[in-house]
Amino acid sequence: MSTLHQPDFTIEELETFNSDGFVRLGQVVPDGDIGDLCQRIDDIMLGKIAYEKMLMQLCPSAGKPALAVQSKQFKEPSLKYRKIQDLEQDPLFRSYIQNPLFCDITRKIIGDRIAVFRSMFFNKPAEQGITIDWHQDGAGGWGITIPPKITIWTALDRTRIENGCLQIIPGTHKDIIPQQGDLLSPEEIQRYAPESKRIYLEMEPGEVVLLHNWTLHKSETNHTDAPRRAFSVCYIDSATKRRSDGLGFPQVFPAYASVEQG
Ligand SMILES: O=C(O)CCC(=O)C(=O)O
Repeated sequence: MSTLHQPDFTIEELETFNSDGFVRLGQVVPDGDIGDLCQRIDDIMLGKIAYEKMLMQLCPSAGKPALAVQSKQFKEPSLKYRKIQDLEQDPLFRSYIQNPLFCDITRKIIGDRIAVFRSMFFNKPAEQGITIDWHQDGAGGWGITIPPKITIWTALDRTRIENGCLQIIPGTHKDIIPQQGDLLSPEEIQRYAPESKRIYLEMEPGEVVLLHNWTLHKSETNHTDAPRRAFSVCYIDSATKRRSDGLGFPQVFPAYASVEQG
């Protein structure tokens, strides 16, 4: 096991976040805790643990288009899910989301009262997955009242170029690039994400990267015989509301409160 990050987010790390739009934080919890999260997400995918309102989507590459739609419904027992959201409902994932280091990071960048816009499992099943093209998370506004700033992305498995590791372009977090939505056009990709500027974030299981939401990122498909699983959490100011209905988001700091409670 590598040395774990201390619960404090340092001034140097904050400066790196501000200048580069990302910080590699290393490992935050012991290997065993990551193993427990992997087991838990597999149990959720297989339906051994069930939640009523979790957004789920089978990977389009699994070849079952009817189940590859995002909806708050279990699809079928399968390890070929692409996305499972609303994981703050699960006590094990919630405890990880509420890690003291993440509390310190969000306090220093956003403030004391923090919610999650989404807490999301991202999977590229073995020999499968889809390409997620260059984008800025929330550049198109996401229909919320305060622009999101922070995503904390944890590799649950070893990530390498061949299994679709995260790719980023440092320093692209200062402005919104796409004319519309989150995705870049082919011309914008040529201009802002040339190969020479790309960093391939190859990571070990349990390794964490802090991303500014607008840092350009993408990932390719998985060409190995093992899944590439990751957990991505977007932390927001808990005063943030959805423009469509004025509802808030599940609060995680200083204490958990679901939308219903809160
Ligand atoms: O996990 C991935 O491959 C992509 C993650 C991503 O796009 C995100 O966290 O917004």
